[in-house]
Amino acid sequence: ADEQAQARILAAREKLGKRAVILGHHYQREDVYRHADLTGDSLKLSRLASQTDAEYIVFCGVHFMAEVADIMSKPEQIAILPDLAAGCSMADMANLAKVERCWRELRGLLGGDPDNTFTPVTYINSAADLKAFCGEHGGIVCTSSNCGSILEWSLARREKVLFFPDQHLGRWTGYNMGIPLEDMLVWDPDLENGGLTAEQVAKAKILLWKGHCSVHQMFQPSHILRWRNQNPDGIVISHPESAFEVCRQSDFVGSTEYILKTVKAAAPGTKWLVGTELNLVNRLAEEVKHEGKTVQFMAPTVCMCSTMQRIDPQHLAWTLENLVEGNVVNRISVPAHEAGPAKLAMDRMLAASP
Ligand code: CIZ
Ligand code: SF4
Repeated sequence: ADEQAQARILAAREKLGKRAVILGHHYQREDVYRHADLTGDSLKLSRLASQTDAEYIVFCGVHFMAEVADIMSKPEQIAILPDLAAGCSMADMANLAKVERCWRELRGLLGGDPDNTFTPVTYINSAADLKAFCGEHGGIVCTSSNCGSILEWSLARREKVLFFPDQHLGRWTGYNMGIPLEDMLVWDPDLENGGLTAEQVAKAKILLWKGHCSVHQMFQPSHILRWRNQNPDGIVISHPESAFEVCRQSDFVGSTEYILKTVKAAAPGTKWLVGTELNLVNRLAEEVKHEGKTVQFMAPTVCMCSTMQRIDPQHLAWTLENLVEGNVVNRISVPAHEAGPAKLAMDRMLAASP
């Protein structure tokens, strides 16, 4: 069935020609990734897609990425997600109702408008309406590549930051800016007032939304320790969605683009332990093995992003065949009232990124 799907994809692509561009995120499975015209992280892919003249942007990734592609592409371009069930469990940990409630509670805790005190910052791994919220409240979007610059920008504008949905990326970035850990407090959206007192909020520099990535959460300091014992000359590199202690015990921490660049540029014969999604790690290992570099996955058990995995050859084939027939299936279309302010927050990010 798999070979059949591969052949169907190739046949449909042949018919579509340049009318469709296929984007493949780094975390995509190999049997899908191999069909991608463009590969990269979520932001790079959206930028590249908008530079093409393709009518259809078929995003092999997760829901928020296809939304970003829709927001950043030309009005006539159509963004498509081959399986609508490909979400991101981290993105789902914050939603508009919860963030609006947080803003109201902050108003009470501060005794004034949070817009005067807090810059809301959303990680790109979030729904379009949260990006729109940031656009409307003087806030901004960040990615794992530019989070430091974005937090600098945010704290230059207002005294404090509300960062969602990933507490780990926010904490690691703040820590590297010299913000004491005790000035970064977790906001738990399931508790009244986030579980914080007015005094705590007054003292805090960054409020970190209680969200995380279930894939990167699996990595543990003990994995690094054990590997270092066996590989004393090995080098450890992790994604900043990993827990604080994992980042602290890594030699390098950065986005998927950064991890790929760093390991590819490293000296021949080096040994790497990598803390990010398994599909990326396996692909990287293949790519650098001829230079005698070894690349190992951090966790002892297999852990992939299960929602990324949902984009399979069958769904991709089905999507493309429908396009050949003139049917647009699984279109991701962000309503104009959200797309406008979301784009504003995205554009602020692009302007503030190095
Ligand atoms: O922005 C992306 O593509 C994600 C999810 C991670 C990264 O570090 O690139
Ligand atoms: Fe979301 Fe984590 Fe999957 Fe990335 S790896 S898409 S953050 S669940």
